[in-house]
Amino acid sequence: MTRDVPKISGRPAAPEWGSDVAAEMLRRLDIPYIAVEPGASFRGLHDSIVNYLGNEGPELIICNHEEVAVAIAHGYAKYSGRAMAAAVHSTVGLMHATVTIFCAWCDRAPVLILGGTGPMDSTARRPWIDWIHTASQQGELVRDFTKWEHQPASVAAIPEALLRAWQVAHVEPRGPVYVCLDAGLQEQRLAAPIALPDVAAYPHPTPPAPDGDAVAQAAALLVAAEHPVLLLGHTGGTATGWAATIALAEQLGLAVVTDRSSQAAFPTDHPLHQGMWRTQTADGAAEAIREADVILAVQRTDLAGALRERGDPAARVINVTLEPYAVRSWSADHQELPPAELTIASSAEPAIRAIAAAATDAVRADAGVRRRIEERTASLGARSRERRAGLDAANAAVADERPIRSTRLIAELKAALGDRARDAVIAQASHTPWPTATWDFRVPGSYLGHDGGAAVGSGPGIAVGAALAARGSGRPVIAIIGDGELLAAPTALWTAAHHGIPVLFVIENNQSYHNDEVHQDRVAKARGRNAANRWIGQRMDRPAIDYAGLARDLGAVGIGPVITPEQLRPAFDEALRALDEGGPVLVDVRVGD
Ligand SMILES: Cc1ncc(C[n+]2csc(CCOP(=O)(O)OP(=O)(O)O)c2C)c(N)n1
Ligand SMILES: [Mg+2]
Repeated sequence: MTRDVPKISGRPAAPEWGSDVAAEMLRRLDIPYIAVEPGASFRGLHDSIVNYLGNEGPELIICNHEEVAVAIAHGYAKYSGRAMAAAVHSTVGLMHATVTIFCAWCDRAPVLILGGTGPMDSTARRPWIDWIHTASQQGELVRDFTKWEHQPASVAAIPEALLRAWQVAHVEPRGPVYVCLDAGLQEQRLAAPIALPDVAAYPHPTPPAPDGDAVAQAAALLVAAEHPVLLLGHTGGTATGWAATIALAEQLGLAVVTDRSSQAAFPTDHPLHQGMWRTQTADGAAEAIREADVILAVQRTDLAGALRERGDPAARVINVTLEPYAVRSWSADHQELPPAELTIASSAEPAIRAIAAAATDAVRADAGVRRRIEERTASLGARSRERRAGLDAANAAVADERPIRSTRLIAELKAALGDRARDAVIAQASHTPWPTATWDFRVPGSYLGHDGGAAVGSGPGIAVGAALAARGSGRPVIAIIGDGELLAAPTALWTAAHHGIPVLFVIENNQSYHNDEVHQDRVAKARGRNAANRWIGQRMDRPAIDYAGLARDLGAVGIGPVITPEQLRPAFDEALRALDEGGPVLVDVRVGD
């Protein structure tokens, strides 16, 4: 499916133009890809990537909407923890990109967004077009939901701007950054060589580590607790952090609650895992939170929301968070201010390790504490087994229902994957009440969380970006998304086809913006009006949309519509065979409400 890219010959040995300097910096920063919807405001940079760099390190990833380009970079960061670049055209491309920049911001994901404007020297502008595509403070448009935005005023200032942007994006709390390159500077011929920095001389700062006294207090509170709960959020998803979190939970017999908005942070099949917030196992999560006398929250973005589950403020809360450093005025994505006895400013992993180390002696010294931990561990294990058995029975009871239930869909997909299910990457499952009892997240990276901004249309790009980052790892990357979500940005499929990116889209096709149908239902009922009209302005069934056909037209493999539960397994078997060919695959599954 991929096009053979011609070898670019006759490349210059050193930067000759302003944009060559920017391209050279992208290479020095080891940025593998730059997702673009092209535009004249960065035609200089585009030329530098192709004819100066030879379209590698970074390689252009062609997109058909800026929303997709930025979402691809967001998905890449979700899987790899590292930024890639996206370039968006002048005022208009940046406007298209705003929604997914906002998503990356809310998700605290590093993304390097490049743009163009001008020429700022108005005498150099082409009539009309360059004027409507020039803004005096272009980055202002996204200033409120980027960590930093900047427009260097000379070619010589470009390297530092890109170095800083790169660093700022990766320093916790992470986020998107925007660097706007004046078209006039990009197209300026260099009069003399520009000194380029050694990137190694600008390391990222070490992650923020916790205060020792606060750690000692936190450990003491947890050791003395009867019902301590570990509430996990955006912990980073690294293998070392994963192991450290398991070690802390086991050491202290903590009830663990994970979060559907965040990437996998703890094995959901671990006996201490009590539930994933806002999924099928949310009941166990809520019960644990209600029962807790001490709560250790780690990078939980919506801690106050979770605490509302209690109805009383009695639990003693230790909040390990960097969120106070991400608070901005324009959007309320900072969430409600959570109450806490201790707020510890730290990256997740150093705090988890420090608290475990600080608790070691107290646990070792006290046989009573050890007994309490053992008993609690046993009873939490029994409780999670019981809850899972109940959920299994509930899922089995509806397994044969028509229209197809999400839980059956997920069970059949897992069965089709067999041994590969464990390492699969669920890149998006935003509208699905994920049945963790059916499909556990057992390894780091097995679930990547939400899009951050809850914006319809971000999912396809995020999934393709995650698949780009995971390409070659052998891990199947899967997105289970709504029909409305796919329709907002279906061209991500073509980008995946063009670049040979294997990704499986399973469309939960209820032929509706169902989430909003439910809202209309509620409002009509609350007002004593006719709720039967809830479908108007919501349903997408006349005419029905052929998603498999749409996928095929965009160069992907399209399968479906799958109507009955029995058709699921053969459809997924076929899809997984096609996925191994190395491109995008879509399975259209008709589901009910
Ligand atoms: C950009 C944007 N526009 C509108 C919405 C409101 N919205 C939330 S969920 C939803 C329905 C999405 O439809 P679909 O993906 O088919 O999922 P379903 O609710 O049918 O399961 C909409 C329109 C949104 N979140 N973001
Ligand atoms: Mg839908």
